[in-house]
Amino acid sequence: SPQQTLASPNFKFEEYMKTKAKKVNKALDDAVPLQNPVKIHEAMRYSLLAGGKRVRPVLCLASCELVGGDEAAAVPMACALEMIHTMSLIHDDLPCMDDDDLRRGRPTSHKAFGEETAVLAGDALLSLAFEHVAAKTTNVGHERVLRAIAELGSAVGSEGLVAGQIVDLTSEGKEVSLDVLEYIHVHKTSKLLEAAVVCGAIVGGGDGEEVEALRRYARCVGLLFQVVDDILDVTKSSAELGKTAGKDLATDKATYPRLMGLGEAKEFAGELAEKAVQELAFFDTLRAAPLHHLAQYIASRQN
Ligand code: GRG
Repeated sequence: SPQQTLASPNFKFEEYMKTKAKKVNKALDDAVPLQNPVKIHEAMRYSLLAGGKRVRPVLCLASCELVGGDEAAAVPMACALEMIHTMSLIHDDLPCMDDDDLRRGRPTSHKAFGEETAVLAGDALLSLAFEHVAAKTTNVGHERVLRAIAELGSAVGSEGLVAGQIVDLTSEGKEVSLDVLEYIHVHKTSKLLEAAVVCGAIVGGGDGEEVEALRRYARCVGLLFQVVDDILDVTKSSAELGKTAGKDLATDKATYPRLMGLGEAKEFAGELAEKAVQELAFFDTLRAAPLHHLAQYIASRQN
């Protein structure tokens, strides 16, 4: 299994994640000061700085550095990815969507600030994301910044996250095939993870071959992320309930374990992790260690 084939046993992955996340958190804090009108900036900061694993920003920084770029070149892009991810969570939690009360361990944005403010906080974060990349990226050629912005835009709009969300909403309560489930996951989850890796490589100065190898890596990691999410959903709720059947097996929500069985879903996750790692063979082993470990972390994460 990929867990047993660590690229570089000396690589301190937890330290790496912590250092990168700290860097991103500081940059996000600076990017959204608590200014007037206070209410909207408070709501933006409330969701943006509420924790979260920072997987997308870290993937972006790691990819930039793998192709030889300076970390600083990708920090605005890393922030933009987290702003977009956060706004998608705020809108996903709204009463007209998933109607959730809790997110990242605290009340959701609309619970804390009201629905109007939550919608606007999402809108403001989405707009700021693109402004931030365009205005704050330094020492990267304009052509690369433009390519990265186009990549990001297509990952988010009606061919990306929004496409996944609309298909998810319209298939609610219906029997969903494995193909439709994959479509939803690829768009809702994988597209932004793919943009994280690809945009990092673009602003980092990667050539066409490097960018495409990293795109293939990211597609595996993106789907892996969601398959693991589905597995955790089942195994966590089973553990909580002290039963063998989790809540997803009991409800009609389509998930990989529900459609293919828990064992098969775990096997599928293992295959995706292995494929992701194989795509990194194109790069120097030591330099690729962060992305190698990130794939393994996503495969074995517990939350
Ligand atoms: C993007 C314009 C635009 C609108 C939003 C609501 C919506 C359209 C899309 C839904 C996208 C969504 C909520 C996808 C789920 C993604 C996912 C796997 C979230 C969990 O991510 P983690 O585990 O969370 O990285 P943390 O909290 O660690 O950041």
